[in-house]
Amino acid sequence: MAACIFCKIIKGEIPSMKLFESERTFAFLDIQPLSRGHSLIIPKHHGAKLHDIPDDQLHEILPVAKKIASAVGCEDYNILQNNGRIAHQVVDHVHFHMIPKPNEKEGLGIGWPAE
Ligand code: D5M
Repeated sequence: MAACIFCKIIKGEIPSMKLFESERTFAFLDIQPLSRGHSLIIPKHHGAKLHDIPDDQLHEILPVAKKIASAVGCEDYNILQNNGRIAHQVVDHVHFHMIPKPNEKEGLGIGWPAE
């Protein structure tokens, strides 16, 4: 969809900190992170709400979230999808947040830029 900010990110028309890309899936760092490593995993198929996305476009979302969490070195995190305005969805392209919960002892592990 031409005006969608996440579609523009997928096309490279708006810069992002890309973490993963495949035929159906794209992942990048959230611009307003709630913690270090806060990432967004999105289907490339445009749809505002979860029921607008065909099931086969969603198969990679959780595997990619797991991959990113492993790369960041965090075991504790929240996966969140705000679906609709009342549920606090702001960007109208389905997206799943992966929000690391840093372990106070070990931080986010190696492989992630220091603050
Ligand atoms: O969350 C929408 C999320 O999208 C919010 O955490 C900010 C993030 N966002 C918005 N624009 C950008 C760009 N350009 N890059 C990266 N992240 C972005 P919601 O679940 O809709 O409330």
